[in-house]
Amino acid sequence: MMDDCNNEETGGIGFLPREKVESIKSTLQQGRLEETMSIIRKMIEDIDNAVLNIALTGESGAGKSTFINAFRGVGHEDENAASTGVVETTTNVTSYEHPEFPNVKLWDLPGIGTRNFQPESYLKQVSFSRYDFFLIISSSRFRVNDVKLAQKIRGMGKKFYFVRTKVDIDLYNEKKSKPKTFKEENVLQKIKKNCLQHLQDIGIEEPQVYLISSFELESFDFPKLKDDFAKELPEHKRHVFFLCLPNISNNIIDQKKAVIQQRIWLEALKAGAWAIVPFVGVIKGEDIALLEKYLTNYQRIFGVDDATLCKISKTLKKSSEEVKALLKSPHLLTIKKHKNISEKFLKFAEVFCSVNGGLLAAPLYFRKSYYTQLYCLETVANDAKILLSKLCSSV
Ligand SMILES: Nc1nc2c(ncn2[C@@H]2O[C@H](COP(=O)(O)OP(=O)(O)O)[C@@H](O)[C@H]2O)c(=O)[nH]1
Ligand SMILES: [Mg+2]
Repeated sequence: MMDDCNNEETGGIGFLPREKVESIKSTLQQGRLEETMSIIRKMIEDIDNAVLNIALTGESGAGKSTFINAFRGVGHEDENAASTGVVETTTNVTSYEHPEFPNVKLWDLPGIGTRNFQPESYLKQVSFSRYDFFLIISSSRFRVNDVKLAQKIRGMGKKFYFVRTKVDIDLYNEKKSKPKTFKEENVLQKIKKNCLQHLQDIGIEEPQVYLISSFELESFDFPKLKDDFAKELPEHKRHVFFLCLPNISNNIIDQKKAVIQQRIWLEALKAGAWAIVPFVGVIKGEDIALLEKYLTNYQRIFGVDDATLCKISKTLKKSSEEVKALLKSPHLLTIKKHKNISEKFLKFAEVFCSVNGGLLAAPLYFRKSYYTQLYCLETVANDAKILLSKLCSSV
């Protein structure tokens, strides 16, 4: 578990600052509990208060609003969708909160115009300092003004990413026009080469371009883009960043699970809920009430909540009951005898301990609340993967 701060599931991206984890370890081993507690409290506070502001800029029609909706997992026809369309619908800076994590906002910035562009006054106008990073979006070639803007952003110590959207359309068109010689890989390579060349020609050294389709975020370069975002973010912001990603791949589900595991671990340490004996005890009524709260929260984060299941069941042309029958988490706490649940948790705790070894390389075990939360998390994350595979095989 300690090595989770550079966990395989997060693609080697840790979200707990390594030096902080080291100080928890050493203060704990030396019995300086007060100190341990204050480090942990501060870490949890930083994670919970983390704010993330992502700015998108690019000409009208490039696909900013569509990306904002896809990223937030909001349907284009939903109430709080960013309005999309071929007509310029965005004239001012508009912010869109993530539906589950209001601390995460995506900002739709106005296009930068074509003539007399002054990046400095533009960035001032859009209050550049509030953004963690900028996405410069284009559905064709990046323009000179995009480059001027990027250089200014870099000069101000902020990060930018060039994102080329709508590659699904390029692929479709190429396939239609050259059915015999069409090769997806070649088409993508050609687009990327073209963008890179163009950016170099207008003054960007070693440019990087991400090809995406907002209708298929799980494909093309989005997986790399989100990992690169995460690496650049300060550690305490990574937690909420992973949590707010749409549940579109097993990799993202694993990343979410890993960051929540680390959060549970911190909470368990904070609560002083460790013991020197392995998991014992029977799950009681009051435990169940608490677990329900955690379970519901995880279900929302992983899209296994009732409202999402209802939507998914329509897509799968099944009833909600049929969909729930495929899953475990909706039935997890409804098993009549709590004894059964206790047995399940106990088994899980044993396996978990044997796989992860003693935490902090010391024989430190946590009380049951720790394992039961992890068990709920594991169950919901597995359900999310089942739903994803059903959805993938239905298209
Ligand atoms: N096929 C495809 N269409 C897209 C993509 N992104 C945007 N669009 C379409 O392009 C049009 C303009 O997108 P919009 O998000 O409104 O652009 P904005 O003006 O930059 O906000 C809309 O009709 C979108 O449906 C994409 O990745 N693939
Ligand atoms: Mg728009």
